[in-house]
Amino acid sequence: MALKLLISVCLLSEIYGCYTGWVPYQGKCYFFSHTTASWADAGSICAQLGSKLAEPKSRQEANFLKSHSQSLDKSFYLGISDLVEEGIWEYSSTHEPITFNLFHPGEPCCYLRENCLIMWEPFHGDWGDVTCSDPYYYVCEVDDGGSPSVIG
Ligand SMILES: [Ca+2]
Repeated sequence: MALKLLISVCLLSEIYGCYTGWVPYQGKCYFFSHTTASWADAGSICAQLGSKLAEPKSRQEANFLKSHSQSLDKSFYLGISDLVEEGIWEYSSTHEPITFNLFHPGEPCCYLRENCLIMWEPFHGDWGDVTCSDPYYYVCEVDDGGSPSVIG
């Protein structure tokens, strides 16, 4: 699956600082996956694409991702979890705690059973937590201009 992604990215040309198939927004490029993976595997696939699971740093950015996820009618993992310390939701790449959230009322739930953050389609893209080993779609991000480095 990862290889298939790499090959498809290799064949794409770069437009406006983002590869085709990557969505530009305010200095970043986002890839909304077409396949599903566990949260950990999703992070690995993003890394193989020279990117990381998306880490929205503002409510505006989070709302953009939510809106785009809604247009695709799917649930997407983000790079936020409370895996390190239960109840402390942090960005995966920096371990900084989030300063805002789009959690749906009643979320997050389930304590140690659900530790990975998702834009949940049944909640219209609001955030919820799910079991990290369950496969879902995911969003990768890379800084605009730092195009994904791919093999091939
Ligand atoms: Ca938890």
